[in-house]
Amino acid sequence: MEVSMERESIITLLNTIINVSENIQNKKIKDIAASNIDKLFKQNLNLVVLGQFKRGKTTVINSMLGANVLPTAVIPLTSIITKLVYSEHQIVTVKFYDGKTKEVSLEEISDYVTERNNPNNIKGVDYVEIGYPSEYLRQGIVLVDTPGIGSTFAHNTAVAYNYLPNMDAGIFVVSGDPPLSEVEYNYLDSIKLYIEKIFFLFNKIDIMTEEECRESLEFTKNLIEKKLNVKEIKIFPVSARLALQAKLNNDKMLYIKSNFREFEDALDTFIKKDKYNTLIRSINNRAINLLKDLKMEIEITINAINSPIDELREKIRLLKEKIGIIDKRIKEMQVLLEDEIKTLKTDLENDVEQFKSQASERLKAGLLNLSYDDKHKDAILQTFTNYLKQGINDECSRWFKTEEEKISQSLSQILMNYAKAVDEETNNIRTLAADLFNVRFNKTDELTYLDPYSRLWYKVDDIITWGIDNIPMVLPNLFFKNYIVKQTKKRIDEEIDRNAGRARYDLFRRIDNTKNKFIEELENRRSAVVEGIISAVTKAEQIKITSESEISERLRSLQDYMNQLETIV
Ligand SMILES: Nc1nc2c(ncn2[C@@H]2O[C@H](COP(=O)(O)OP(=O)(O)O)[C@@H](O)[C@H]2O)c(=O)[nH]1
Ligand SMILES: [Mg+2]
Repeated sequence: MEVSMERESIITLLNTIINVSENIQNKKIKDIAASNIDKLFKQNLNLVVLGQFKRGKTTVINSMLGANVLPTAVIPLTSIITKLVYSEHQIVTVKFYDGKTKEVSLEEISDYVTERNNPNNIKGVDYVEIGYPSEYLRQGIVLVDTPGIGSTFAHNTAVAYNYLPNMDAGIFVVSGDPPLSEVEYNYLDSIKLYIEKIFFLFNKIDIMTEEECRESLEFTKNLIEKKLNVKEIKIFPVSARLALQAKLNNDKMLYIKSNFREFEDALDTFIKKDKYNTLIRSINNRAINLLKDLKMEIEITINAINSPIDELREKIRLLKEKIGIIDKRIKEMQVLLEDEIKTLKTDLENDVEQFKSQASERLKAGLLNLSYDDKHKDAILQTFTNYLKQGINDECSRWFKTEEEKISQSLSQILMNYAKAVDEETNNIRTLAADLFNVRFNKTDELTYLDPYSRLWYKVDDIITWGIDNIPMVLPNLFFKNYIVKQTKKRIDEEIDRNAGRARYDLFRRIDNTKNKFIEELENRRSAVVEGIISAVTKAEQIKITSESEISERLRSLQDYMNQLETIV
């Protein structure tokens, strides 16, 4: 596959850079190259498979991999997910909340993920990770098998909110037999915000006649469109079972019959456009720039060794002086950056306050439109509780998503501008050194790019509230109703306040983390160039006062490194 090819060649390039930079003792470049390899390996594309149990989620994963990796028909009623990642050999690891891990066999998985063997997750399992030698996973894709959607609201929400923010693409599996359930229908609420990256699969078409399939698909599609409030959704009718069989037996006709191609192609296109590719491109660009810097450093050393000592010393003096001036300018830019971050935080603060008052107002106004059977206290209570839960959930998640997007965009704008300015100054240093030592240097701009994986993510684990407590059920109906209204209003304020406060705290923290990491990365990039150049010339100065034979030995090995670098691209 295209992506994985590119990944391989970038890794080869970075490994050569690591070798040569180690030889010429440029630790900074070596570290940057190593950390980029690390990035390539660590940062994955999360493909999350969602849906009610028995719809065929696990089968879909196996079909995508073209192998019977995961045991199907295991019903993990606990909320434990299974992640499939690339590994040279098959290895199954159970990861526990306390950080411990345990290697198990594939057959033992059910000891950890099923309600029967691990009731209420008493074993404290965080998730199960399966390493598997598949080409598909090798390109950095992680397939996440989620447990079947449970039957309680709390469970749904937990599953939805814990995984959805980390998802790069989602595959929602439904089928016609039995038709879309109420649980699935309600679950659609949770994925509403992510609809642009969710693929809908209508599975098990092999057990229906064409007629049944058309009807059932139409029915399901209409329901989904209604719930998501969209005109037209794309839903792929497939048979995961046939697709798997087809792949296992290399049966082209059967694969066509499974109807899996259209889905896999669409997914592939989506992935290729994804930020993951942008990451690959930016790492590629970084690697090429590191390569240029290394070459320049070697050439400078060679030229420096070949120039008269007095001239060399004068050039070194000049170089250090100019670098000093540029360093100062960068410090000034950093002060400006901190100012902009402060402004961003003030904006966020204002948005939080505005959200709090508007959301509270909206939710309280909505209380007037509630209809319920006002003779039964239980029914009244239930109606208000549901309204509160749903309302808080909707308001908060909608706002978080927009706000996060907004903050994230402003932050990347600010950081990009800063990066551009710093990179320009770094280029000035390169050009200066190239001129002084008569070396060719053609610059390529850095494809600076804000790591999407350090992007602001929200964590909303207990956004929902647990209703209205301590209700005096003995009150006469009218008083009871007034009491409930008053209590609900109070709870609305409390819950909005609590959730907004958490979001604010979280976003602040992540703004700082992202900023600090970004500055550090830029600083490393810059100092790799500066230190490389300085050490190139000072080493040349030292070599010049040794013997002829040492000088020519040194020149020979430098030429050798140069050749190594020249052959890779
Ligand atoms: N006929 C048919 N059965 C399927 C298909 N996909 C899955 N199944 C069966 O449905 C059952 C549940 O599948 P599984 O993948 O474990 O579902 P999960 O609980 O959603 O992960 C298993 O017995 C599968 O063999 C399909 O495309 N056609
Ligand atoms: Mg399953």
